[in-house]
Amino acid sequence: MFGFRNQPLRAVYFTYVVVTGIFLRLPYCFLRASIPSLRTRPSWTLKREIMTDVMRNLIATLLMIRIRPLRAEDPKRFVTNPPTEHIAYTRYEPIPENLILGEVKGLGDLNRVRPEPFCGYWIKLKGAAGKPDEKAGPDEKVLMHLHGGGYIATSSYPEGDGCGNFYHDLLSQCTSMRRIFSCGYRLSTSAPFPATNAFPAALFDALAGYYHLLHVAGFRAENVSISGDSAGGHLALALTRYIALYRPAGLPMPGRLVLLSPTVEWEITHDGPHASFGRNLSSDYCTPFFWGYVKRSLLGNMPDEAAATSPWISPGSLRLRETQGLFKGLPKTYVTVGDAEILLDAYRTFRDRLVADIGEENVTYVEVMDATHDFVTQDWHEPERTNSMKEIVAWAGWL
Ligand SMILES: *[C@@H]1O[C@H](CO)[C@@H](O)[C@H](O)[C@H]1NC(C)=O
Ligand SMILES: *[C@@H]1O[C@H](CO)[C@@H](O)[C@H](O)[C@H]1NC(C)=O
Ligand SMILES: CC(=O)N[C@H]1CO[C@H](CO)[C@@H](O)[C@@H]1O
Repeated sequence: MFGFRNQPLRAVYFTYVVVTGIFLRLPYCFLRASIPSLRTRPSWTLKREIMTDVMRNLIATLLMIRIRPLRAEDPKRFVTNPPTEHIAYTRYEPIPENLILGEVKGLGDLNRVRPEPFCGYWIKLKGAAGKPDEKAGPDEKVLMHLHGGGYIATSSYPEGDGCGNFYHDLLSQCTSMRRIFSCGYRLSTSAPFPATNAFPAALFDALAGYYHLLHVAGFRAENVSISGDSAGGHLALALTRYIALYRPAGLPMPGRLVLLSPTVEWEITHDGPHASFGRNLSSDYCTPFFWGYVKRSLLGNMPDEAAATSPWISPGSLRLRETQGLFKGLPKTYVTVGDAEILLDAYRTFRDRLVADIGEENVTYVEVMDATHDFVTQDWHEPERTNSMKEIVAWAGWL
């Protein structure tokens, strides 16, 4: 991993990937996809074939050269003055120390991570009235979203590689919700780089963002929905589990939870010849996230086996010691995943546990046919992306 991180190797490798990509991979992918019987999935379009391949290679290449904290996730370089009026920067204070409790407090000590100030961004619909960061109106509803990126990449800043189009397209479907809070959190690193921000650093930041939403922006918990895609879904789940378990003072449970392809295991425990990890390998792009770097970065000083045995790291793992009551107390939850994902088996295990704990009536679990990882935030995954957004908006009562 990161074998080509230093110059001049990095430039040579990068050139190699670009040149072979343009002259070999793309033409091959194009040719294969133009013969319907050779497509990854018969229903897939040429564009989807190519995008899945491009995404997989992009992530793999970044893991060979170097992933640097992006502008908005690097405290020294936060975008404090977004150039557009529908986005507002917000710095939030660290979570009060007395709200850090139980096992999570112990893991924070083990990994030497402390609550720190961090930042997020308010987004309102382009052209809509009001400032994106004004105080909550009476009974106003809001969505707090946690971005994906394997805890090592991408950003809460809704431009560039952030979730900007997702936020905009979601808001444009809503009539009773006017803005979204994109909550930032620290990204993790590990060898060959200095190890930083292992679990629960991101959880501390997500808690701080939620605290800010309630106590500074003035929203009522019942009016807040929390969502996350991919690693952000994992974080949204950890956040609500934390609140359910420890009931920290001043942090009541949010009204709803929305999980978009949430990474429910960072160690593949659903393996074997018929597992989705093997069967859906060619129709998913996030395999490089399972090469070990993300897991190591999240674990910090925790033992390697914790990736399979800790419900904080892998709540969908088959190797947890206790599986009952993990999700007791969670709010009404909407989970959507693609049936072409490598994590499909783990999602199903997670769904069964969730239903056992909070009841069928509180869980909406949707497997979208032929959809790949995190399709709801990927512009190129239509029409599934828009259809899912519409369903979520109706389910959450934002119509
Ligand atoms: C916000 O929460 C309050 C208290 O649960 C509820 O009465 C109100 O209807 C909610 N607001 C909206 C817009 O649903
Ligand atoms: C669904 O959630 C509500 C509110 O948390 C709870 O009162 C109810 O018991 C749950 N249903 C089941 C079947 O557990
Ligand atoms: C679309 C598709 O073939 N998805 C498969 C992904 O893997 C699971 C588990 O093996 C299968 O049940 C799905 O059919």
